[in-house]
Amino acid sequence: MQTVTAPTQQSLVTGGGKLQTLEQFIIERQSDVPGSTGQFSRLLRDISLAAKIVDRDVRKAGLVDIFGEAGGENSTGDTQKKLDVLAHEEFVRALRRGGECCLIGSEEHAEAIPLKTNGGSGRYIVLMDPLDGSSNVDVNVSIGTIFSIYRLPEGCDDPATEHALQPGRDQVAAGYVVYGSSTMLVYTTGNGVNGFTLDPSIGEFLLSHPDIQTPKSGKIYSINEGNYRSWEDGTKQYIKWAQVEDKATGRPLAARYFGSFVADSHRTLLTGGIYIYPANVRDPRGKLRLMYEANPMAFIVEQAGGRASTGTCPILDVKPETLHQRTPVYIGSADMVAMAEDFVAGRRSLEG
Ligand code: FDP
Repeated sequence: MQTVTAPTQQSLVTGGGKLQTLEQFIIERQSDVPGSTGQFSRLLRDISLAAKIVDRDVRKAGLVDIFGEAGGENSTGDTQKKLDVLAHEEFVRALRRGGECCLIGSEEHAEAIPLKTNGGSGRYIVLMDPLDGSSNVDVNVSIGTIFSIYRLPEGCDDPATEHALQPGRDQVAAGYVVYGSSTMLVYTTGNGVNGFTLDPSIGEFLLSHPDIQTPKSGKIYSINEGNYRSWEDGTKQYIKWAQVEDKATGRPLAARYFGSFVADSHRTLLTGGIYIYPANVRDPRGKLRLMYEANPMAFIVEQAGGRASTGTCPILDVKPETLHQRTPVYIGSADMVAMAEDFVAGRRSLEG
């Protein structure tokens, strides 16, 4: 029988290299930018602190009374779970206390929330889905937090919802936290994508996935196929095409769908593939929210060499109209998303 050597504690996370905490990494990157004041680094530190608190709550969820519904609806009419509300409050508290953020837009709040920061110096806007995939909370499937960061426009001293309505291309940074078999924080500032795994024994995020690159193509499609009949024709044809057997193009593709955008996107980012939440008859603009789901994920995926589209144009080019607007999403490996766009545009069909 073959003997397998157990990996050392260090090699589990770093491949044997030097351990680097998220905080060390952020400080190192800050010194690459001449004249930076440290505000942005402190903002990321505040976000990672809130993520650790939410992680703690998620891990305890079966033991204390935080499973189940909170008894209300959020800004877009979804039933709020207790953990949705808790995560929203933890992020708002951490950002308020930190003082670097002047405005928060959250899935759980109809209007953006202006913050009276320490001395009023905070110039960053944070848009977030504090707990994405909450219909999975009670059944122990991975969930997440998504965030998107913008600058308050120059000359504006009275931050309000309209200042948050900036196109995805103007994001200063974006990231997500996935609370899964381990907890990971993945983020970009427009200079590549890096992933950090929470080591619960020391309470630190450690660099575990430096410079993430999405494969140009993959073997998985991810979509809620129960909605098939309500999609428009191009998406129907793309999925049928993905199911056809063809050795040369690696088909049929496999289907995987958690129903948790962060978890499905995380898998797609690391292993390649395509995630789709298309427009449908019930929701002509799809289901996912542009400002705090699609835009941050699109920024990350593009930075990792992938592609993110509404089916007809890059997500990052969509002009925002409202904080909670929805958009169709086709995201993942560049070649696969380009192919899906061809189907949506009618440039390709099942026949050829
Ligand atoms: P949820 O409603 O559980 O919060 O945008 C929210 C989201 O989950 C995504 O995380 C997920 O991918 C999608 O909705 C699931 O929607 P369907 O149940 O319609 O597939």
